[in-house]
Amino acid sequence: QERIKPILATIEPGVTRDLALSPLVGIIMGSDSDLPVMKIGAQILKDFCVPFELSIVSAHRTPLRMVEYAKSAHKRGLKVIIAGAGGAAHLPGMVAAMTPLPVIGVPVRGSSLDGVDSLYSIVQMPRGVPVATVAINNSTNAALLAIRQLGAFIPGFLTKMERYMETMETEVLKKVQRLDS
Ligand code: RP5
Repeated sequence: QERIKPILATIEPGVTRDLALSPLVGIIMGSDSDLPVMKIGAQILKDFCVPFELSIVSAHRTPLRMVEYAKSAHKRGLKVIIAGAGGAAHLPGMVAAMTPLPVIGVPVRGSSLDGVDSLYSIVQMPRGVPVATVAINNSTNAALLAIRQLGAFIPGFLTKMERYMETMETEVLKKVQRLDS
């Protein structure tokens, strides 16, 4: 990631300049204890110049705040919500039940069950209420998926994604070359 970052910064930096004041992605998490995991995805959004907001919204401790957040999200201009939670991780599913926006769930690894509890809580949604679930603690993929979704209507993000993928491939091929030589 460290090597990919400066490359992205040089690509079409103006693409989202006009949108800078209006977040397109909302990152929410159940607790500040989720922040070390979720801030990695936030950094990816920064690297791609995606305007985003980040906050704590707990399904269990602040249920009314969760309702308000989910119901108002699309009216405030958000296009995608990334929701991270651990343990009885109800936040992504409950938010998906109250917003027409795509919701990406990040299962956060807790202390007791290694994140499998969070994964199952998030991935086993009933038909009709989708949550796109990424791997345990993988907020990187949540951010990359959100950027791909934005790319459907902001082509500049697709261009950036193509460069990101090319850079990733080049890095691996360099390693192959080093191993083979
Ligand atoms: C969940 O409970 C949060 O998403 C967090 O992963 C977990 C534990 O929260 P804390 O007790 O650390 O605040 O709601």
